[in-house]
Amino acid sequence: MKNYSIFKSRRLRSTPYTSRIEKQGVTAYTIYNHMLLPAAFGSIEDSYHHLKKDVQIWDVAAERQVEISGKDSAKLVQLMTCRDLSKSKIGRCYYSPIIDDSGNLVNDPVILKLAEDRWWISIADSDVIFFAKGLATGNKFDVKIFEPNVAIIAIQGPKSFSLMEKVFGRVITELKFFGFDYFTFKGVKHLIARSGWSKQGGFEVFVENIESGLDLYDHFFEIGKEFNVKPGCPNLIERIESGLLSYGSDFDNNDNPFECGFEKYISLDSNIIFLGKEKLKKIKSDGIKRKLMGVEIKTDNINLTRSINIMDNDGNLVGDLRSACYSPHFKKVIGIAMIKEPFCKASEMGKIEIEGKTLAVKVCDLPFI
Ligand code: THG
Repeated sequence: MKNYSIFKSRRLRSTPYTSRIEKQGVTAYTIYNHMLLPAAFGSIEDSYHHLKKDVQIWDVAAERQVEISGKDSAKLVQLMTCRDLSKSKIGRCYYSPIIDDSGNLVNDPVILKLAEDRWWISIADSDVIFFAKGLATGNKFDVKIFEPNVAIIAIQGPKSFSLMEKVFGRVITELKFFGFDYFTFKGVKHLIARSGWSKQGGFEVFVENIESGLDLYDHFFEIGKEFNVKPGCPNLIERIESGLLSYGSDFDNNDNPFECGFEKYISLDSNIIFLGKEKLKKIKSDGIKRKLMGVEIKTDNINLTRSINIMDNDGNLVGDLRSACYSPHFKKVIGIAMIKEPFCKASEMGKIEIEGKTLAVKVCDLPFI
């Protein structure tokens, strides 16, 4: 497959770390929230093995924050998500699907509660800020909504705990999963969460003081040699194996949260008010007609650049394949697909046509085990 370079411009925003990752050998970018997001440092499979063994530093500044503050901020944030935030606590992160008035997904951010009247919505790749501003205007909410200058550095991998302890001291290892707090680096406080888009363990530093953040970025590499620290980025193979879904790839605004397996983040029985609640109640009582499932594909490697229809032998549409990779762990090509009834169960068979070849596809459960 021929690859093409990206023509950089103001519209495809660079991050504070771009010049650093380019010196360190970034080889591919994707665009996420109109910003450069590194997609490879050489071989994705080599990076995958390194991520599962050591520790990586990721420029994930493209995970932008939408800050919502003010008297009605809690009301607005709750209006946007089907997850019940009525008992949410300051200092915690909440993975929260954002839903529109037809019950479909708008985004799947991590929401940070900074104060009773101040929130960060740490967004996936869609323009949540305009959605929030539209709702605030329409409802005459007393809120302030803007994109703060926050540029996240993720520290991911099993040795992230040792590396972070070396920089911030023992206290940082006591941070609970999806908790956040403030920790000091050379006199500057940084908000750090135990989170990140891998299942190898790790942290995210929500850098607001960019000068100190750049110093911290360099510091990780200066003192991290004993942990074999390397630059990295969200890894396609690791995230598919781990079942971490990607808005825009695995699901989008044509899909609802039941179809995407988000049941545990949907609250229909409490008295919270959110957009699309009645629609979700109806979808639940009618039952869904398709669902995101895992698939195994009979081939040695795959390179998906768009979704591909999965058909059965009688020419019926089984579903569409949305992400796929060769998995070194399962030693086969695996993928994530939206599968229609009545094919929505493990061991149903289908086939895809890709690059002139016909490949057998077997449906399996998510997460892969
Ligand atoms: N970190 C931050 N912002 C983000 C992401 C991130 N914004 C974009 C994107 N990633 C949002 N999507 C996800 C998807 C999954 C998770 C986090 C963000 C995740 N899920 C855990 C899981 O599935 O096990 C835990 C979810 C839970 O609370 O139960 O971590 O990575 N800042």
